[in-house]
Amino acid sequence: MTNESGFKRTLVTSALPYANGYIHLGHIAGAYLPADIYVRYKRLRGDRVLYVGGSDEYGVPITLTALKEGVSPREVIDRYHAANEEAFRRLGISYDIYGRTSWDLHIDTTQSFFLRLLDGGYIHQEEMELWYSPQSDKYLPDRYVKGTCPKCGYEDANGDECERCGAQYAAKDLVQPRANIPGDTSTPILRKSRHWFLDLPKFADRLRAWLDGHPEWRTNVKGIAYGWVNDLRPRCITRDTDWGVPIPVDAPDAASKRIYVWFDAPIGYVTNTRQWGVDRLGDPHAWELWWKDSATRMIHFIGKDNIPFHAVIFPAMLMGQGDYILADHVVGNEYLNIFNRQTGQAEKGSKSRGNMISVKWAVEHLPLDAIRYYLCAIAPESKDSSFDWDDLMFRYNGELCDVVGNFVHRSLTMTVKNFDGAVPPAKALDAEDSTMLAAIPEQVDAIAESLENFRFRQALERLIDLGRKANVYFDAKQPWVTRKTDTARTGTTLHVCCQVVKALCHAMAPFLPDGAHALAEIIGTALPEGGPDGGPDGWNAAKEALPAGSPLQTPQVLFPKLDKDRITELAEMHERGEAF
Ligand code: B3M
Ligand code: ZN
Repeated sequence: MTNESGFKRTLVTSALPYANGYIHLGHIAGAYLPADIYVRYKRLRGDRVLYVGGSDEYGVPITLTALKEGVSPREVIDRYHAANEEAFRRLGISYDIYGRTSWDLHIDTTQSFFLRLLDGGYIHQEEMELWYSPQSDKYLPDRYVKGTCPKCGYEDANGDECERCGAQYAAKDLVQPRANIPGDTSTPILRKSRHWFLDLPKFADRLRAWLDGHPEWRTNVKGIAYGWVNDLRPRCITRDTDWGVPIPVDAPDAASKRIYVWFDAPIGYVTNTRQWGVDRLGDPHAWELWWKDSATRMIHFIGKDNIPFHAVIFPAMLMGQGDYILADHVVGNEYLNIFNRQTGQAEKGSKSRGNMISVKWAVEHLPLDAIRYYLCAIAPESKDSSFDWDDLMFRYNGELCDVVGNFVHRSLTMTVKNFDGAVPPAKALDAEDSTMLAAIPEQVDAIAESLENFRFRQALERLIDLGRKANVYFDAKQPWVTRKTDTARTGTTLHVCCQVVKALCHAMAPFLPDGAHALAEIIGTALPEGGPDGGPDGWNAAKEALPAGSPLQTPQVLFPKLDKDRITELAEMHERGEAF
């Protein structure tokens, strides 16, 4: 297994969402839920793991939102940071810290990154021609300018890339530019501006060697990363704006510019680790162990549009620092689309279509474990997938409730009723008993193997498989029949069932924290919390016996079924655009 590769601790990051809108299920299925499952699994194993996330609060996405809402950027980030932190919490995304790039500490971290790159000769200045609005008296960076794509003629193309054909171009090649500022009707003109550039070609050899060392990464990540590395150019890392980290050089043209958001955002992972060390340990140097010790394994969870930044640019920035580790894995995910019941087609989630489902709405209308189960079952790991209400009900009811929930419930109910609320002793084991018991460690190890290799869908299927095997065993043994004639036999059967129940409890904990904790309470097993300092191994404890005589509480239904009419109601709310 890959975890036995000599690392002492694991640093996990999830992409920092822009604090300019509510987090939705499309985000969750890719960069957040799989990361959380992985982290919970590691913690349960007793490994040392730190999970860092937070809001991305600078750049054009924030200022454009502020402009369109007629409020200050500060108001925008405060509102959405608080809302998203709360949404993640309610979905059980268990960050050790959920930080902010607007923190003062982040200015220090970002500027020190910039200065080290400058000292190393990796940053230089260049003059470039940029669009400028005479009416607003301002440069139009990034999404502030729109126009016609020079390659395909799409009329709503962005300043430097076309969403329709994927072309990337210099801003000055945009045809018929217009300012994307409400009320600005002037025709943008080209104006010169001096900016700072990161000299990416200087890192080409090191980046290639690093990528070559990771043949195990997903194809989508490797493809995009090699594509970039084979065609590296210096990249502008500053913008004409006042919303961002100040450029730490004493030059006349620095004052009216800020560091580009995609330079500072990944540094946010470092800032947030620093802040975590200060808050939790009172140690301003604690973060260095997580970022500078080669025994730390760093793993980034991201969506596919963030791949170049995490598999090329940020690693180059880290290389340029001299003493930082690089990611050992970049887990890039595809997109979660939304199935439209009217057209019978999957479509992209988009604000204008009104078809997105916010986390806030979802947790208010569905059981937590149902959301987590379904989003993991359809996680867009290697290709896009789509959210579909019927499929959600079908899979959650048919797999989690009918297979795992049902097995646990009938096993425990029958045991409590017939054996005085305690695990009965096992008498002579027959071949079926032994096969069932042998399947426990096999299946638990198989789930671990999937998780270690970031195959979350497969891990969940293997969990359900254990439940399936257990139901087959239960049906073959017919304890509801034998209990009338053969108490010893029935006790042995239910003893075996209790062992599977315990294994399911531990193995489901990373995916389904609510169900697992409720079950742990009923059977009296411990699910250790773990954390950055590690802890006892509660994962392999799945394979340890629940001894005869262990008291059991009266079971409750762990995973209540979703009702068809209720799902139809929710789907209709979603169709009316009320799920956001
Ligand atoms: N905020 C883009 C996004 O939300 C960007 C990610 C930053 S990760 C350092 O998808
Ligand atoms: Zn185009």
